[in-house]
Amino acid sequence: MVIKLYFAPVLGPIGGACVAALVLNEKQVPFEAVPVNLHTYEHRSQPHLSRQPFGQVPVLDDNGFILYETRAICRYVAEKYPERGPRLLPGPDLQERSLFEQAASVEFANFFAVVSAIRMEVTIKPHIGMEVDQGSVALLLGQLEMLLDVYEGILSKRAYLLGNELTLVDLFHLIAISAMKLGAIRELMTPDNRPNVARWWAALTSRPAWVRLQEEGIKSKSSVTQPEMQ
Ligand SMILES: N[C@@H](CCC(=O)N[C@@H](CS)C(=O)NCC(=O)O)C(=O)O
Repeated sequence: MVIKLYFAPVLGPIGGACVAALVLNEKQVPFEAVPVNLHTYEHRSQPHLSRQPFGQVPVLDDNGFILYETRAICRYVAEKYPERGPRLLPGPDLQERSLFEQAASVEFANFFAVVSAIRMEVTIKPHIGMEVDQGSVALLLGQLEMLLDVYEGILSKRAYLLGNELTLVDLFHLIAISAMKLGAIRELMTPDNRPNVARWWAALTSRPAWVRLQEEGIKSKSSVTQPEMQ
């Protein structure tokens, strides 16, 4: 049975589900895209809660093996299909794997946390009628600048965060795509102020599979297509 990927089409091609679909596409793994309607609270219905007890998407169903959390799904797919597409994982030795874990923790605990908090302040709070805390915004943007300065140093020596090959750690940054479209964040990663971060981000967001997902949304893929550009 083909892998199923549960996602929320009503929100458009954003965040986690899109990155899970990206990794399936990059690894040339056929899958069935199963929409979950957030407007009708399908994500809070018993069938979905039995797959994802927190009532969220994405969820992967691999022939009855159920897995949720975007980053866990991506790791599962990359490990299950090492021979397809770009490797996306660290080499086998302990130090390489530990450096991968280190960078993955930075993405989740530092990068994702700060850009999500910025989005909460500048987009979500006004949307729900709450006052924006400008002090918090300034503080968070300062934290992001410090982080991006470290990334700039790393990326001045190599193409991607862990070396000259793309890994899941790079792709995990796309989970925050909604936040990354905010002007206040875009301004911190221009070719003038952080050229290597800008180049890295352009490389990630111009991957053909990502561009397609952003334009067309998440679609079932019944067969393996030609390899993606690496
Ligand atoms: N950490 C989770 C977050 C998933 C998440 O926030 N999903 C959103 C859609 S992008 C969702 O299901 N929202 C519905 C809800 O939380 O009620 C992951 O990466 O899979």
